[in-house]
Amino acid sequence: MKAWGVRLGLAAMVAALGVAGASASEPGYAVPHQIGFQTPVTEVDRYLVWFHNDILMPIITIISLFVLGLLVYVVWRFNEKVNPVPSKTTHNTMIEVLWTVIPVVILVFIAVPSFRLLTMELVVPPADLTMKVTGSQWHWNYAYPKDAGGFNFDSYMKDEKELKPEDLRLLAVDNEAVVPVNKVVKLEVTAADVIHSFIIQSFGIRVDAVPGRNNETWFKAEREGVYYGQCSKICGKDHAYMPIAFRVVSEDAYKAWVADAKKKFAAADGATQLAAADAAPRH
Ligand SMILES: [Cu+2]
Repeated sequence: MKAWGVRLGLAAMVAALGVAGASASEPGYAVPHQIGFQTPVTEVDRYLVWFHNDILMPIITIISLFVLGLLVYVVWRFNEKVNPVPSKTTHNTMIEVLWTVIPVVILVFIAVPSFRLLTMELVVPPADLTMKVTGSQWHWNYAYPKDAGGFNFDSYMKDEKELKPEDLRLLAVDNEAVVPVNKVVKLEVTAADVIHSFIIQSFGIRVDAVPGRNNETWFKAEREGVYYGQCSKICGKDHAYMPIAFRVVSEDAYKAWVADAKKKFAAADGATQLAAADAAPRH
């Protein structure tokens, strides 16, 4: 019995390691017990994760430990027993200059990569594909331009009963957006009713979808796969049930998909509106 227990324990450990290993190569969503970011698939997200992990976290850790150290020292050194006659000091020019100058230096040091990241995110390179993304209560609509098919479709979360074994609960959708790998995709993001927010963590993008406004963002995915996000602005009762799913495929697979989608969504265009109206109250 005992040997079995040990063997089961080992098997569980190996399985856990296996899962952890798989999650690194299959990064499009958060996995159980994950701490930190999903694996980046764009240059922008790689920079973003580096900025957070290698610049911000060490600074935050050092400052927290330093402040903790000061507190412990003060509690130990200046308590009533050890230090019965307190000092009446109210000013110390040297220390006041230091605690002003040092934080300024730290902030300037952080500002450099921070502005670099902002520039990477906000300066959109020449786009190979421009898509329009519209948030609605409670689904997304993806529109492809004339030269890329000229169709649009709604993307709804799959209900529990529609899920196939490989589908991720609360993330799988009926119609995924499909984009080519290694191409600059520009997204024009807006909303039809209230404010939503479009985010795909592996791409390092997050942009608010505001009615009457066109916000833009971009990504260039370097690996094929399906990458998920969720609406990130509380937009109503089904806010949690309007996931985002982008499938990144090869150029050939993308062309084949466009050819199919053109027929499927053009034929369904009138019907889509009706189906959307029918589907809206289903959650
Ligand atoms: Cu929303």
